[in-house]
Amino acid sequence: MPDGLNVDYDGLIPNNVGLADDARVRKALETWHPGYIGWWHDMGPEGFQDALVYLRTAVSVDPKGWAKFGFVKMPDYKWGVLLAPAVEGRTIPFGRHRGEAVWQEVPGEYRAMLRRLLVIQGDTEPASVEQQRHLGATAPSLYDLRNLFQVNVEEGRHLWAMVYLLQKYFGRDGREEAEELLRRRSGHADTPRMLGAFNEATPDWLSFFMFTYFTDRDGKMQLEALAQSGFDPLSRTTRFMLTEEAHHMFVGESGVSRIVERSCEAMRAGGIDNPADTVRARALGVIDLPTIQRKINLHVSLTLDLFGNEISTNAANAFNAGIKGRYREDRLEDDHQLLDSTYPVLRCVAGRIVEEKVPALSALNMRLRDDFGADAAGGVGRWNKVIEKAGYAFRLTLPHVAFNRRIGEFAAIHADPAGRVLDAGAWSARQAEFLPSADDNLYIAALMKPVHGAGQFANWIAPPKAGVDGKPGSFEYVQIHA
Ligand code: BYC
Repeated sequence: MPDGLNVDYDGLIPNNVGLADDARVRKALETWHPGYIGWWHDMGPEGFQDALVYLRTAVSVDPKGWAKFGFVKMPDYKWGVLLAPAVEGRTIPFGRHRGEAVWQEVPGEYRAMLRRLLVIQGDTEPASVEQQRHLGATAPSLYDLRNLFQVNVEEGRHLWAMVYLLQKYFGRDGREEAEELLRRRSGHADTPRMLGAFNEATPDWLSFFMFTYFTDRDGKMQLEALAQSGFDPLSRTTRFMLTEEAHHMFVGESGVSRIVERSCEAMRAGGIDNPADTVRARALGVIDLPTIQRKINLHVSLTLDLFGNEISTNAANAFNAGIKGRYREDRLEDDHQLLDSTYPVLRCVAGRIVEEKVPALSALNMRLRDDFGADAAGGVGRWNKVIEKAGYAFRLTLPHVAFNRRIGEFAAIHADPAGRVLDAGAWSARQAEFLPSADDNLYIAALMKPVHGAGQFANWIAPPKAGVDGKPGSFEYVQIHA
């Protein structure tokens, strides 16, 4: 029997939510299950479905030891429903209900708002699997191939997490939404995924690492905000999702770092003094630093769009309602209601970028976006350390928030990555300086050749510092012809 920490593995769906005693929800999830498996076969990783992959599976929600590693065929992965342990006596941490006992059921007046947030969150999870489905064909090593599949199966589990909440708390509407989550497709002209960045292609491994570093970090920020929720099942679900999410960002950060390391190492060995010498770096078969910067510019700008509009009544309403808080709300020291406070926001006024103080409640999306920027800067600093150690003066940077935006204030203007406003002519003339060009993409695509020998790595990426689960460098993480 589940004890809240350990997971019940007896039924079709591993869980610590007592599904064995909840016939209605169990039936709804079991009815949804074949459609999910069908989706995984159609839209999950292409090829490799019969390969044995060294994956971690959540077997407990005890922070001291929640996962076990072992070889699994991906379609047999145990996608379960796992909630972090309940916190006894928890009260709503913010908004107009602050201090009241948390809700175990959906409050009627906030039903539509909650459902929308769950659906948006749920939609991103299968979308990312769809975006990454072709990458297996070009993995630079078995280690990286395994990491890709780990990320994919866990995003699949995160879809289960949202579908459980929809089916348990939203009745027929929830079941319909759960079906729709399997119907939409990333990048599809008629039935696209809900948010922009999740309809973009992830054509190569540098894009994958950028996506897992930056876009998964939006996931982290949004999940942190939802983990504060007064709707306790959402808080507990997202808290456990965050445990898994950390690895996804590690894959991104270490992936980019290994590319930077290899590029610097090859340039040094090749006698290249100018780290921006794209032609000579490419002659060595590595990715030049200016191209890495352009990829950063692209992925950061796409990710910033995910935070929504600068001024948002949706965000203010969700906060007032006690449904979606701020990043680490429980560690902030203020009234947690934001009745009289203001927050500085960059806005676009008459084509210029200006800072304005606005009511803090209306600026919650921006506050989360600023927290994201601070969090994302850490890894960029560590990438720069690798470049510095190689003796090069080149530095990677995060682009300005006004750069290349499609949502919010800056969608109306053009700005360069330093935040200088450009007219349309200057923008189109200089776009290839800022964003990956067709040439950049062709060059990267040409590097993407699979490396399937145990312990071997493509020339453009350094091996990792350590193996997964303490395994040695020669470990065969994916047994392709099992
Ligand atoms: N694209 O008041 P606003 C992850 C819409 S990633 C399209 O600013 P709000 C993951 C908006 O819906 C995290 N439409 O909106 C990462 C609204 O429409 P309605 C996913 C957009 O609600 C990697 C209208 O514009 N989770 O987990 O304050 C791999 C007005 O906008 C967009 C969440 O996002 C856009 N980018 O902010 C796997 C958490 N932006 O309702 C997974 C849940 C805005 O007026 N979502 N619009 O018709 C939210 O908290 C919010 O809905 C948003 C938008 C932050 C997305």
